[in-house]
Amino acid sequence: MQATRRHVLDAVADGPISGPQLASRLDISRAAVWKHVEALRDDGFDIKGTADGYLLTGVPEFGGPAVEFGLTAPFDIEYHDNIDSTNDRARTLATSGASEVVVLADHQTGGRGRLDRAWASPSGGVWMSIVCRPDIPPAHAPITTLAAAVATTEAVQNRGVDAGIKWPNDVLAGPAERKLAGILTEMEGEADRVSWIVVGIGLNANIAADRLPEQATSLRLEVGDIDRADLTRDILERFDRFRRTPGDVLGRWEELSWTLGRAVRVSTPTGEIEGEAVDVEFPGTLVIQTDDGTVGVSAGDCDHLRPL
Ligand code: BT5
Repeated sequence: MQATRRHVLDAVADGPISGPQLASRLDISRAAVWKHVEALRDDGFDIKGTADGYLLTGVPEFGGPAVEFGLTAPFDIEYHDNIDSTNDRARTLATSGASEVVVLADHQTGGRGRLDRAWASPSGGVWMSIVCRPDIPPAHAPITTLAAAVATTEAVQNRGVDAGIKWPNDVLAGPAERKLAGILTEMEGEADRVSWIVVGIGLNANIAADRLPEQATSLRLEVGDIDRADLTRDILERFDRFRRTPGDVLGRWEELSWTLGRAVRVSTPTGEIEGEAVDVEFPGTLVIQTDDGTVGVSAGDCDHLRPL
């Protein structure tokens, strides 16, 4: 949201404030104040004209302005009711130089998982892709994905969900350990430096069971419908904090992990590894104790076998 419009919104949220007061506070004309108020109304904000001035009485349920209102992390939100894939759009923005932008959608028609698997993205979810340019070598990029998994897990736990992380970055929920969220990170870089990273987070929010694959769950199923704008802000603010303090990510990931200490089978491009998941090491390598010794795995699909 444009800076002046954001100031107008903040002021009417603390209102009532009259048009002339707003104009002088923001050093703009009264006509410009009126234009910003009208534009905010078009975005779904309920702004009443009372005898004492403008007053915010309602905010839109979801969308770009709804998320940006009160967001303390430095992201612009590009919202779509419908899009093929937020990651595809974010990649296009990233290759044309954008940064600190989040592409957010209510519904995706071509949502993607890892290895080009399909990702069900009906209306009611939180489907978003964060474009950023961290000053790190490409080999360290997995820590950014872990940060997103930690941020997402904390945010849903905060809303009463029994949630944990399955390595590398699935958020599971409930006693049946169903998949609530998945993360798809894509990047471009040179040998020593990342050029851009797109962190795609797909979170099943206010979605009924019959719109999701069998092994999936949603916030609606776990705790009931939630305020998606508030949740999106919460995830972005947590992600923003963790990317600034990457040293905190692994420890928090370990605390939230449902993989460590479990018997696992990990399918990697070079074969299957079975054993006990004993540790996770920077930037996200899973350490597995097998019958033949310890193995570190940096990528793959993990199945939790019986609890140890
Ligand atoms: C992932 O892949 O878990 C990453 C998913 C990332 C989706 C987000 S949404 C916003 C952004 N834009 C995109 O286009 N993508 C990202 P993976 O670990 O490969 O898991 C994929 C598997 O999860 C599928 O093969 C299904 O078995 C299952 N699945 C599909 N849709 C699901 C859903 N909505 N909830 C839970 N599981 C699902």
